Amino acid sequence: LVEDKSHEAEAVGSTRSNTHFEFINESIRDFSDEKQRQQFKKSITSIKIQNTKHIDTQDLDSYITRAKKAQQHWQATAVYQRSAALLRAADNITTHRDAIAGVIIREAGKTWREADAEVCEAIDFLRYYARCAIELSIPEILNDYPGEFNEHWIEPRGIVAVIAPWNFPLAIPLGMTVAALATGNAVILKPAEQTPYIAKMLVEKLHQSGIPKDILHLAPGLGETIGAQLVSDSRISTIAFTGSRQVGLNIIKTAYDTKPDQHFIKRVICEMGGKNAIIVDDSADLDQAIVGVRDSAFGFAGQKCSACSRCIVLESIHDSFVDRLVAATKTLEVGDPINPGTDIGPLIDQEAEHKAQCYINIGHAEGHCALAMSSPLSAEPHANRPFVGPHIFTGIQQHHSLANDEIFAPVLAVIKAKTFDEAIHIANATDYKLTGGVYTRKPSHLTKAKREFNVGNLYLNRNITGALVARQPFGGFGLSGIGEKAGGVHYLRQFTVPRVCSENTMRRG
Ligand code: TXE
Repeated sequence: LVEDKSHEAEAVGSTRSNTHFEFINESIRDFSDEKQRQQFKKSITSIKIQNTKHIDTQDLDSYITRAKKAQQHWQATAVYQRSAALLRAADNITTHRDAIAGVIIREAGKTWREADAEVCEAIDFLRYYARCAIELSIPEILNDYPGEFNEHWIEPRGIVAVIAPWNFPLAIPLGMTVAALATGNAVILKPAEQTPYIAKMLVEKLHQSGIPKDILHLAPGLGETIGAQLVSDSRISTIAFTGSRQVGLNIIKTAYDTKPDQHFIKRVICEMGGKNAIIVDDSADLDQAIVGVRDSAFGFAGQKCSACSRCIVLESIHDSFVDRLVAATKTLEVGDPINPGTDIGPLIDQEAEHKAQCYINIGHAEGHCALAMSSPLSAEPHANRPFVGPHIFTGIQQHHSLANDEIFAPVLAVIKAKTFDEAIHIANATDYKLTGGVYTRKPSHLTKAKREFNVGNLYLNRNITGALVARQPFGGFGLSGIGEKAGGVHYLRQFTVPRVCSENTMRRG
């Protein structure tokens, strides 16, 4: 199945060397060098996003049938060969890094730096999961009990449905897909309707690197038809979903409604939204805090599940903090992401703009609008996508919609707290438990935050990020999701079944 033998030695070697995992993430470019900018601009200007045809229900049925047939062979393929294919894909994507970043810019409207960072994250997922798969494949032998030989190992679950969002159109589908492939599963990948082309490129790179065509199928189509059929098919053993809370909860309900012809219970891994708070207290380094809040709230126009959408500020510094935050936000450039100087590109589509405008109107009613940056009239519509500039609302209280609903746009609610204890209480007052941040210089506040600020990923005096593969695995709980954190070694275990064999060695001939 896997002809190309290159990288096999590297794959096996990666487990022997306990070298620190070198992250591509460290090499994200800031494009300050003029030559780099020109070279990058040239490579992305020529990119055209081709239309990706939706499949129909018969296509999907045939993909699942073929995946089922091929999966046993893939499972029987030596794990170092599977890992070597992933390492080849990492090299392939590294070679075409600019072109792939260019597609993300054009198809999802990300800025240069965000697109480049996402490609780096994708490469890290490939290399790290290739290594984890080999480590996980080593059976654990417990035979220090006289007369017993106990062996623990894992096997793949079968066929995995990967249902992906548009906001990390490469890294998130790739992370879910590669974790499933590395552990011997077959995958049907259903990309978001808004970003099918980058998913097509991703599948092509994996096929070129040795992943058999029948082991990985791309299933572009509508969520409510192709997505729903995929979730309910009784041959699908596992569903890895990233997207909205509402869709995620529906998928869980459907998946656990076990059908008569289904011979196992499905597993669902969900990564959903967030309503993430950053607390700033009166001891904080305000220079750092203001940049941290601004970049987390307005990066990629707030379209990240990890984005800060609530900033909880102690009342003693509230007014000066807001003034400085407004001033710092005004320096951001809203515009066409094709241009290197753009800090904030468009929203993903008209529906997202309508939702954002509704909440901006609500913000005017619930609080005071401290900043309403207009969208750039000059920028020609980016792939006819709408622009919404950063908005900051103060006077927002815990019971307001702006303090509870996920907006997924550049709309920040600033909430005043009398004490740090009250700030923690407000931060915890949502069902979302994804990311949170604290800027403080007080050791007692750092300790209290670690113990009481209930989120999956907590950032103390550092910028909120998504997954930093292997270093900061990423994922939430509560109604932000269920399952292990992406980018961590335990994530792959979810795509396997654990086996144990215990032998009475006294009976050996
Ligand atoms: O999500 P959707 P979108 C969240 C965030 C945001 C919301 C919108 O809350 O507000 O999702 O993003 C498929 N059966 N995050 O529109 O609509 C759909 O085709 C099966 C957070 O992407 O949930 C797409 O492929 N599948 C998240 C995928 O589900 C269905 C990142 C996601 O679509 C389906 C992105 C159905 N009935 C969005 N309906 C994060 N944590 O990073 C839709 N789909």
